[in-house]
Amino acid sequence: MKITQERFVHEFKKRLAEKFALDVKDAAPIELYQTLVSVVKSGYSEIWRNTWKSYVKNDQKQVYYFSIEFLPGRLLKSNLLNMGWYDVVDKGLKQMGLSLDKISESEVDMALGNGGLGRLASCFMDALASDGLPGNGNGIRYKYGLFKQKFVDGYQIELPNEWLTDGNNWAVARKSKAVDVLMGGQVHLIDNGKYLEAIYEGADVIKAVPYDTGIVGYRNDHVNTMRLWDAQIPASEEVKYPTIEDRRRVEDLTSVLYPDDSNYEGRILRLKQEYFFTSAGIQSITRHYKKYDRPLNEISEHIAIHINDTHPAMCVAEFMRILLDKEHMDWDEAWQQTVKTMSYTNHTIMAEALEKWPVEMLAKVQPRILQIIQEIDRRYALELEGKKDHDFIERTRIIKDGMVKMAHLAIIGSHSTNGVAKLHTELLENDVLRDFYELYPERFNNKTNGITVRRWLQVANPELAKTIDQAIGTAWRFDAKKLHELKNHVGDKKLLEKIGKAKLDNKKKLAAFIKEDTGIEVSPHAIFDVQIKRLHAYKRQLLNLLHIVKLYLDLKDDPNRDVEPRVFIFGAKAAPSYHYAKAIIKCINEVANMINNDKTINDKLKVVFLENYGVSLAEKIIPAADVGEQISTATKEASGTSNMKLMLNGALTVATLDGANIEIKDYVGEDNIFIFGLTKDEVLEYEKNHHYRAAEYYDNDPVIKRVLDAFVDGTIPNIEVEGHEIYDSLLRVNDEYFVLRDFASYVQVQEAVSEAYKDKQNWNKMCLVNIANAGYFSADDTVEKYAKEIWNIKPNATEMKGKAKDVY
Ligand code: Z57
Repeated sequence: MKITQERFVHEFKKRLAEKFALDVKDAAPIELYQTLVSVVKSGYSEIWRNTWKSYVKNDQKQVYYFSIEFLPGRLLKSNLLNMGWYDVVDKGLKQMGLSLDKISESEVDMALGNGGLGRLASCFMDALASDGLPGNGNGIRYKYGLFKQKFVDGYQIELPNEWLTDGNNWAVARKSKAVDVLMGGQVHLIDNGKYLEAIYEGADVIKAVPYDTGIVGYRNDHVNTMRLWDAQIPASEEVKYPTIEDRRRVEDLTSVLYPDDSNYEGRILRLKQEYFFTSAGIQSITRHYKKYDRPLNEISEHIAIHINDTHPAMCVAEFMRILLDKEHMDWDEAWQQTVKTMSYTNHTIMAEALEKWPVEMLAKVQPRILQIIQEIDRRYALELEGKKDHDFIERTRIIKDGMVKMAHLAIIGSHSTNGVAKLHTELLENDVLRDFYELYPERFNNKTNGITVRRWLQVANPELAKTIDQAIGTAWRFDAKKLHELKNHVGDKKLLEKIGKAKLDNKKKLAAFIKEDTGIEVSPHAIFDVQIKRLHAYKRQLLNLLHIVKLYLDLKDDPNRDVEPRVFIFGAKAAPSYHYAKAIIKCINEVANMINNDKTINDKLKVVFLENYGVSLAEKIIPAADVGEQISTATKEASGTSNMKLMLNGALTVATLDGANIEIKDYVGEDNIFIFGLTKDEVLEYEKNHHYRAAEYYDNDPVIKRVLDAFVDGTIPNIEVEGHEIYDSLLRVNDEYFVLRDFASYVQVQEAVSEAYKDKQNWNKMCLVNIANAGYFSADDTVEKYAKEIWNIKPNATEMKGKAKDVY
């Protein structure tokens, strides 16, 4: 789609007048934003239609990525970039006296996810489209996004996130494509002579209405679809819901995103959500497949269904239900097609995150689905009888002690199970899922996570992007691996200076934001040390905090100590029900207050906890980071993805050998990363032998003693309760995540960071090495591997990747 500045300005003014009867000078930011969205949408709508049509015409195999979370953030700039319109629109707006940056700020983040898992789904959507691959998203259109976080007296307060109040300008409601989802009631199987007929009695009929959002590929005339479902009352059922309360019960189904990350709450409404979007998605896929009269016993050659974590694991049973009950396929054939169609990604080995649902709850949500799962389970056990011992079968079967293990359903019902980093996959194979690995070794594979370099560098950090262009040209914008060519320029002092200058400029911008947002003044010349991720005990924000308290106490002892000034920046939401995580937030905020208001500390040490961390805030923080904290207890973080975003923006990583940190280290080399702490083997050894005594570290290390005492002796004010909770979690409950065990080695590596920062040129060289290797974590490549090795899908024939390289 060709656009010129003149045409854009003309079109923009025309639409502003049509939509709002306004001139540019009279329009409010939100009106300008909505006008711009409508221009942008009209710019890709034809391509969107053509992409869809070409799939049908070429009879292309498509993948459907089922995820209970998507976390796209803002779409405006990213769509402009991918369309190749960014510069033209930027200039056109300037010509009218407007600013793209300001208009973009009017867009509300689409925050239908919690953290890494949801953001990964959105990076994959962007990558699928940019690879020209036929890939669709399938999820839930929550009315309320992830809660808005505020701090009051240092405590986290959650406010509702009503992201739809001004309407969502990107999505298209497709009422004609609605499907009915049946929930509750009873089911009877009746042999009608030809087949077993499933008769549903007293079930609620819920209308699932799809909202489709175009996912624009990068400069390749390719637009995919992310389909999110809304729950409504079907016209035929209206009399069943006479009161507002009754209606709300149905609509509540898609009201709120559960705010727990890597932890599950066994609520029936959540299980209903899982069935709702699973059933709606499977029904719309099979209905579409049947439209073209293709044989159902070949369906797995035409579609692939991906189960993102276990939340959509009922895909397995719902697909079986359609093939059995609606299409009257026999069990064995239906099962064969199901296993060939499904694939599953595991995102965690933490026990508390593994979903187990009581049989009775499933019976209430969808009795037929329970029946099918029971039959899958029965056949699984039968099949293994005589081949595996009793214990093996009991350990691995789907239903055990009245609970349905969703991971087992996903593994048994699919042809592929993958982990999200090398270490994580290794732990799955040798530890957590070793029985299944023994049974189905060919099903297991690794796909290390990736990020979209477009949003996280091209959009978020234009100054660094331009600096890179000047050194190695623009080909990296199409193939991020080409960032590696920067390695040929490690000796280029001019380039290193420019990288330093881009960082400084970004830090100045962030400093201005911090000042405006919190009132805290920070020096852009200090080290910006960043930890941004969900608040979770295993991620060990507490370790970071203990180190900060140590630095503070050192400065109180000797105010003239020669230190490298640092600003510690946190961004993190805690699940509302996660008491311990909230106690840590309170403590970080009180430590921040104490330090920032201490005149004797001045600019040597500052602590900033920014409210309401999310995609858009990440885009402000990451380009300004000097240091990224990736300090989870080894084995606990499946992959991590902020580690990749931060290195891509030239931050140096302080890391344990956990998740993808290991692969980052392997790429950049030990000299360009700060590694500390227990290794996987050491952690596993402690967990096996229970030799760890946290109190010994308190007793024997005076620094640890002094720092921990500060939490309970009044040194840190206003944490009478929380300070004791943290103290007790380490010393009485024996420090589940080995914070004290890793403390000394963490302090040591942080001292090395301060030392390294003194040599700016060498520091910038290390940054360059990190940027140069970050392209290996491009989601484009990750998704390409999924496409080849798991989904067996190919790029669209009309793909134009790389054709329009002239614009940059
Ligand atoms: C979530 O964000 C992740 C795992 C989960 O099981 C749930 Br529930 C939510 C995260 C992992 O903790 C990260 O390590 C990983 O990078 C991310 O998923 C994407 O794979």
